[in-house]
Amino acid sequence: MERYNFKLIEEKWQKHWEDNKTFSSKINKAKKKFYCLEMFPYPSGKIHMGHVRNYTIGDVLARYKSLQGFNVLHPMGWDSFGMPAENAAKQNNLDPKIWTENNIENMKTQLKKLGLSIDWDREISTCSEDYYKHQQNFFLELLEKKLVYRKENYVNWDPVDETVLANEQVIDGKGWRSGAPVERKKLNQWFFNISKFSQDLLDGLDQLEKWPNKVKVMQKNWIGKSFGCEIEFKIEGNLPIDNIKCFTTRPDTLFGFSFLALSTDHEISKFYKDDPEFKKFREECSKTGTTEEAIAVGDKIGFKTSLLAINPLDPNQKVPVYFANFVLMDYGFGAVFGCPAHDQRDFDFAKKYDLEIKTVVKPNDADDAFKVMDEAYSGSGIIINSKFLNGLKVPDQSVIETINLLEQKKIGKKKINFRLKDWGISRQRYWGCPIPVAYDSNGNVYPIPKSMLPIKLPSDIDLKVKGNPLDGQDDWKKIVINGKTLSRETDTLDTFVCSSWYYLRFCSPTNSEYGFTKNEIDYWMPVDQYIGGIEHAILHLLYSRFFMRALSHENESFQIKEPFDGLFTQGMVCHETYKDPDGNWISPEEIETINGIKYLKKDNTKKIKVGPSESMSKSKKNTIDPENIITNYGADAARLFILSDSPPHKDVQWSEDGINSSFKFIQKLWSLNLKVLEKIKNNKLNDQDEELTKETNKFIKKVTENLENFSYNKIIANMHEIYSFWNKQIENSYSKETIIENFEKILLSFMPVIPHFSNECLKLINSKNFQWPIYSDKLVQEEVGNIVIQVNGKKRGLIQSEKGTTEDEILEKISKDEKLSKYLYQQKIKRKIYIKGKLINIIV
Ligand code: ANZ
Repeated sequence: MERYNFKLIEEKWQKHWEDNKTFSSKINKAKKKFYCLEMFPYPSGKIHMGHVRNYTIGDVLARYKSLQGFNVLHPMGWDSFGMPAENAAKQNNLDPKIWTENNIENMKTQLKKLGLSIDWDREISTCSEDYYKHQQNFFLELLEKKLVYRKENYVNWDPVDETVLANEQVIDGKGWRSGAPVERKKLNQWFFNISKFSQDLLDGLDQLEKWPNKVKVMQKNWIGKSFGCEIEFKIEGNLPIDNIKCFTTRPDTLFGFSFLALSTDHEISKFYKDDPEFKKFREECSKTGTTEEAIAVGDKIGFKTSLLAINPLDPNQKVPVYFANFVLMDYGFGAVFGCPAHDQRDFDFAKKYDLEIKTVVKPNDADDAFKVMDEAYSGSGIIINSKFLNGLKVPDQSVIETINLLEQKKIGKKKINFRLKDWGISRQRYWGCPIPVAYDSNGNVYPIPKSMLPIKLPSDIDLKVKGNPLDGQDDWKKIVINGKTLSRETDTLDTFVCSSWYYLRFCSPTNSEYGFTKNEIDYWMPVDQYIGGIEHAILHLLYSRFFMRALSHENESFQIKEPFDGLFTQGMVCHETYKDPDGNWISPEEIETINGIKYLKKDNTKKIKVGPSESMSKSKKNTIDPENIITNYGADAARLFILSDSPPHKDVQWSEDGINSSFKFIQKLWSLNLKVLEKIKNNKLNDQDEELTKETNKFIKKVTENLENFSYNKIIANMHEIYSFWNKQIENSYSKETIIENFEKILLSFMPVIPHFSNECLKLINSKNFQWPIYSDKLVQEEVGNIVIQVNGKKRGLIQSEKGTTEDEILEKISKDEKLSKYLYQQKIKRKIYIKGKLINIIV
């Protein structure tokens, strides 16, 4: 039999789609729109399996929606600024632009081979001037609205590479690349005022009904709203300071107060700036990373000042004031009152400096002699050892009542704090979007007039210099604005800025005047379904939500606050891991399997150790190259397999067997198709029965439901079922019309998953239909199934019966069945156990 030549057929359809601009999208107000978007890729050079999965899931949806009659927007672009380009260019003496553009070309070819229904006319790339020009314009708009500002801020500074490091790039206090001890350095940086929208970003989450709950919880925690109060502590000592403010969520533990701790950047530090001991201490502190996790697990160290803080509820209690490494400057007031018994950091600190640990909360079931011993107690309970606060229930009653009391006495004030910090957007890098401002010799800021945009990156520059390569570009830096000679900003924007609004650009990719066109975003936005990895659950999604609020701020004509109506986060693609006897990672391609045992290819005597399946990564060498898969098995098989193994939100296990059997399944579908074509030729006039139509309708119903619920793996199971059914049933006698009508439905329903195959087969039956098949309710309702008949627990036979059959109806059928009725002849039925529609066990 003629084999399915996937190479020829896939190529043919991909060319057909391209030539006919099949997926080009235009505004059509008569139709309901559907904006389907997958997170756009970084052009690293080659697509990986994660891309294959992400874009296949999106493509299934986009194709389904267009079959349903929606006007679909399904675009693709490139998140093309960022460090890898700069590093690769440095290594290979290349221009990052050329490196990036080559990668884009290559990856675009690969994506096309997957058969994605993408409107390539809308392709965008964030490193192109046509894109970042508008981003610079937005920056200036936000600057006018005072949503962008500049401030001095501490950064992780790598003194060898002369560059700022992100928190993740600081490993054990050292730069990830240079290995040099990281310093804390104050730098002038640009910030987006995201914290202005903390409450609004939090409130907005409630309306995002089509977002996974876990993502909303992650965002909520990141925004981190805390309810508490600020308290003013009177200070005694030899410095001109009267009081210090602290933020606390636990004012009810004030009687457990045993020290007050300040951030090393607290304003009081100015009195110690020349103290050599303090300087040493500060240096020591800068070795702990700046992340909260690093602080939580790190050693707690302090520097004792000459000051004493007075407990506002008990003037007789005076405690020492320290600088401590676990107090953050940019949270609350950069000052904490320490209550070691009920806060673990304070407990660690008190142990180290031998400070009092006074228990003021006991668990509900403990007696009044309860004492905190080995670790802080932060659970609920009852206040003790606290004079007039004694007996209050912790935390609900005790916190509120203490705040009320402090407010009455005018020592404290209710306060809500957010963890969310303003977004630092300055990067000391070349390959990014230039920040459109300039400075005079006194450091005053001058926004660059919008008419001068874009501020282009200089080309042909030496990237091998230390620090930011733009710093040394004196010619480029010089700019004349209104007759004044100024110096350009050399920092570029965090690449997260580029991805915070790209979905707007897809609506109006060619507007050269502005980032988007109003009537176009009015029609297409919000994105109906956004699909991407859970690793972007916090920053990218929060920044995008912020960016929309920032554009909407003081802007009547733009009021889109939530960019993504639906969100779906897909799981990872995993693969077994392999090691050789020396413990080196081995890639799947280096392995040969003989009689089910895996060996290294070159030297078959060396047996490899098979490790657990883990998400594909270059470091563990357990990646599979999608390009090879497409070449060897075809895009449809790859799509089929990546969907089949597990639900899209869970991890999928890639395996050779899996892709092989998907490939074989497509071959089987092809031979079914040939049988169908044969049957159509031998035209029969009448149908033998309604089975073919009934089963096909049931199948369509199931597939439709599974598409709606993102249960894409179940669709593949449905496809296998309908194949088996048809493969048998096609031998029976059906009219040409019945066969075509049903087979067309099946092929249309296959279209989202295996589009090349479907298109080819539809063409062979001369179908020009392009519509999601509708099933008949009547036909799917009267579902017939086999009910297992057991007598005393032993299976005795099957009875065919309809879905809603009752127990009595089954007993009647048994009595009429010659074989089954024998088992009950002259028997007394003691009990019946009936599992509706499935099984009946008759105890005699
Ligand atoms: C006294 C106290 C007693 C606290 C106690 C906790 C437990 P959340 O819930 O995350 O908002 N804090 C305040 N400012 C800080 C800063 N700049 N750096 C580090 N820690 C700071 O945390 C609020 C609590 O974190 C505050 O409540 C304060 O410690 C600490 F039994 O005050 B608490």
